[in-house]
Parts: sequence; C-alpha cells; structure tokens
Amino acid sequence: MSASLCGTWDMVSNVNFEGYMVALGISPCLRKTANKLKLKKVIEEQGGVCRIKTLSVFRNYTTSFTVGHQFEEVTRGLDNQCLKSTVTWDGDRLVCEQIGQKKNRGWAHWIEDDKLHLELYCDGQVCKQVFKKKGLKD
Ligand code: VL7
Repeated sequence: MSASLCGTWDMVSNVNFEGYMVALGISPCLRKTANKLKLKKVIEEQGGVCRIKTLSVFRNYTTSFTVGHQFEEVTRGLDNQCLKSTVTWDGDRLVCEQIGQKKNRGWAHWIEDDKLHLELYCDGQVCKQVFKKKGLKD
C-alpha cells in the first residue's frame, strides 16, 4: 500500500452515486438515505494487509485485503453480495476487480492534488468521489 493513500479522508464530492446504486439494485428508500451521507474513508496498512473503512452516521463498511491476492468479499449492509475480489496496482492507481453477478464491477483509488480520488463502477455506471485529508483545508 502506497503510504500516500493511508489516513483519514472526508468526502468533498460525490457524482452519480445514484446511478451506481441503481446499477447495484439498491432500493429507492435506501438510495435516498445513502445519497445524503457524507462518507469518510480510513485507509490503513499493517504487515502487508490493507484495510479500507467506509464510515457514515448510517452504516459502516470495511474491507481487508492483500494486494494481488483474490479474496471473498461480502458486501454486507450494501447490496449483500458475495464477490471474488482482487486488488492490484495499476501504475499509481489501486484497482479492485469485483467478480459477481454484476458486470464490470470494481473501483479505483488514486491521489491527485493531495486529494483521495475514488471511482466506483458497476455495469456501465461510474460514481466519482473525492476526499480531502481530515483536518486540512481544500
Ligand atoms: C462502499 C456503497 C451503496 C448501498 C448504505 C450506504 C452506506 C457507507 O466499495 C466501496 O469502497 C471501496 C473503495 O474505498 C472499499 O470497500 C464503497 C460504499 C458504497 C454502495 C450501497 C447503500 C446502503 C454507505 C458504508
């Protein structure tokens, strides 16, 4: 895990979260709640294991993985699917491929202008989220 992704990050923008959630088959009621959330990312690495926590007042979601090793990901509290996920580095992007019932599902993280960027994609929909380091101004 590149040191620069590690830390606590606060969401500053969230584009097409709605489209991504529709592609995941999330109910209108849950989408309405989720769309109002300001998400936080806590990214840590210890002994070769990376942990990404997505935190909110409503629900939290944590995934832990070793880069380059496929793992079983259960998206509990999200769309509740069992996925075969693999995280790799593509240049300076940390990229996850999530194999399951949905086509073309995954995400990519990278740093740009001191911000943490995230693209979440599923079945042709792309959600773009940007986070700033906690405690720093934009
Ligand atoms: C995880 C949520 C919407 C259902 C609840 C909304 C609660 C807070 O995969 C993700 O992160 C990766 C990359 O950083 C690491 O796991 C994004 C949040 C996307 C999808 C589904 C709405 C219900 C959201 C947990």
